[in-house]
Amino acid sequence: MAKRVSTKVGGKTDKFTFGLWTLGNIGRDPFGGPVRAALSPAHIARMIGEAGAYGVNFHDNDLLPIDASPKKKRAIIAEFKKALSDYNLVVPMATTNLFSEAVFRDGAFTSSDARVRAYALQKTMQAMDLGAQFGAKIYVFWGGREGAETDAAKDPIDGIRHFREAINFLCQYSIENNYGYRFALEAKPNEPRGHIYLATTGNCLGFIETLDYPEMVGVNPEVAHESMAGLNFVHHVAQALEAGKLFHIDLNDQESGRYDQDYRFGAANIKQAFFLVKLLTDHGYDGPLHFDAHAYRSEDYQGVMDFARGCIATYRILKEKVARWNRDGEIRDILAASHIEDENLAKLCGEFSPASAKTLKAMKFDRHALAAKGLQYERLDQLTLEILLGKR
Ligand code: GCO
Ligand code: MN
Ligand code: MN
Repeated sequence: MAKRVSTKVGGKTDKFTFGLWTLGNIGRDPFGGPVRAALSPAHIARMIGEAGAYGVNFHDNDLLPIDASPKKKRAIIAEFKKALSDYNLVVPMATTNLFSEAVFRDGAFTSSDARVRAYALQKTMQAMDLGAQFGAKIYVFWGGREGAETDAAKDPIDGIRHFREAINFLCQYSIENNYGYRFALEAKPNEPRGHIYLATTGNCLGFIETLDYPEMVGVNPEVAHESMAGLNFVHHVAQALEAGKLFHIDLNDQESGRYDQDYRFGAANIKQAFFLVKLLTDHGYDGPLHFDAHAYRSEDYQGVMDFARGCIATYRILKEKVARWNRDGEIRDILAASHIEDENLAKLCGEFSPASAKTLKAMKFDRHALAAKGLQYERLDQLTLEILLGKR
């Protein structure tokens, strides 16, 4: 491995995290094999610590190979724990690999085969035990294989029903064991399946309300996933935040209409990244900021460290830009001019009563006068760009 650069990137005020599978990504793609040698979990954790992160997350099999002997497992865990304590790293989130093994080729919780569904539950309970051993309190469910290429294969209503049964079962398992997990559902429209169920964060939010323990379950939106579908990621995160359901977030970047790129945070759409950081900052999100991304396939491990430091640095720079934007006098004036409130109208429209409806219906509105003045959003957007470009 190339020599590591040892300068830490600042303190640990923001909860920046990486997965073992992110810095440890060996650069395989559908057309080519690995370009980097596989590293041990302890080694990857040390790199994550060197990058200045707060924590490290894992799938069960990132840490423990699926067929490892109990003795081997104990050795890996001991070595990994040592690396965590050397770098003062925590494990805020854990998850299950329900996608790599061939047994999950047609779904895990939503497989049409009851035996596969049962195995997926068993594997997840074991992975929850493992995460709890490291103090994880957030448990992510990314249903990468839960979906279909052809709807001839199964009724999508069964898919939803089976997914619900699994989450209900596992909520109860967490409660029975006093694990204190909060579950975070991660939506994705496609890849690796042609179509994945619960394709967007909005789908997940609707689904959560149908569960037995809706208060235990929130979402883990990922920049790349809504972007793949050409949607506005910031708006999806906003809906989750407003509903009190943003339990975790996966930061990376993605060009719309492309394969699942998982780029370094901010690499593709810096303006969207800015508005995302603004949303999270303005609304006081204080959960983990998890970079679910990997380095370009062109990189060796030196480049992987550049990638990791880049993710953190970009987030921090954007946070400074947010503070600058929020205190900019001209920006504030433009916003004040378009945000017009009125006490009487607030009373009238805030809560329905037959009297307020009657008053409202009798009011005269001059729609032409209301539309007469331009809103200066051209100037506002340009000012935003000038802040981002360092000219303001
Ligand atoms: C992807 C997903 C995954 C999940 C991870 C944790 O597109 O591959 O984002 O990286 O986030 O499996 O659940
Ligand atoms: Mn992803
Ligand atoms: Mn993800």
